[in-house]
Amino acid sequence: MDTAFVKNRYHGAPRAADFTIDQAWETYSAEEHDRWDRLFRRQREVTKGRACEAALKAMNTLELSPSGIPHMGRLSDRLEALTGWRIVPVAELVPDDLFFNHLANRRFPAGAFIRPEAEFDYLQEPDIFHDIFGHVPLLADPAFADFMEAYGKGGQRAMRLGQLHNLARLYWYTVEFGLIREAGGLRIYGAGIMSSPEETVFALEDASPNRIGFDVKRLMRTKYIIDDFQQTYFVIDSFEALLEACYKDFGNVYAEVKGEPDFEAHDVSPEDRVITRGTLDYFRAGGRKG
Ligand code: HBI
Ligand code: FE
Repeated sequence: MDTAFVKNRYHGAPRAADFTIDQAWETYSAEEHDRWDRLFRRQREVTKGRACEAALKAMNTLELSPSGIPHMGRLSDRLEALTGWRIVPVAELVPDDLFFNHLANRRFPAGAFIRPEAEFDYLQEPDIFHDIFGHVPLLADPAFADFMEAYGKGGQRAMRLGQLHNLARLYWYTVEFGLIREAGGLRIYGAGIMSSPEETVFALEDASPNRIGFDVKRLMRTKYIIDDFQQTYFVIDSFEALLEACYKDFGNVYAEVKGEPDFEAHDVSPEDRVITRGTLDYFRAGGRKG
């Protein structure tokens, strides 16, 4: 049997043309609610002193808590009042064109399923904990909310230009695995880090990865890995700076990176603003598989 089907009871649920489904919140079992609570309590502890201020603040304003799996419609009512974003339930990854259209209209597609116990610590596809604990809090920040809409519009253009891979890299190294510099030091904001206990510590405190100042063109040229910790993390100074860099440049930056060579995930280049040059020990030791 297709493991995805086993893993995800929403597979095959009736879906609209935009890939959205009914969250059917009343169908979550006590065990699934309890798993959310355990994931939430653990990650709330790990992110203390490590998550960016905007994410920690939004946990309270959005009333996210270990009191069972959130009802996306009710959570969206609170989020929409702040930045106009809503969360729409999906069963699985959404085709790129539909995904970008959702973002361009301030709708964030969130997986309705919760990871199986066997993948409590690590899973590759976005489940409801990754999407709501990892992504949703920052949608309450006005500058980041604007950036995500701009990203959706940029994605639609990138597809027309055949340069989607450049934009996917930008998303990966910001929305999924970005770090931000705050008064107290480096903090995490990327959802892939925010929802992972091990990577929350690794991204900020391990000597292995590089940490390099954000540059749109550099990110668009940098390959990434999807099944292990990142080899390089990019650091922004603020969400306003991220929005400014992207909103202004989205149009012509594709032309400037087109045809320029890619960087490997572990590369450091002479033009980089190097914050920490990693030892790369974790990767030389074979990473997660090592
Ligand atoms: N669909 N549900 C969902 N969640 C994602 O994060 C997602 C997606 N489809 C496409 C996608 N991400 C990325 O490939 C684009 O950002 C390029
Ligand atoms: Fe994600």
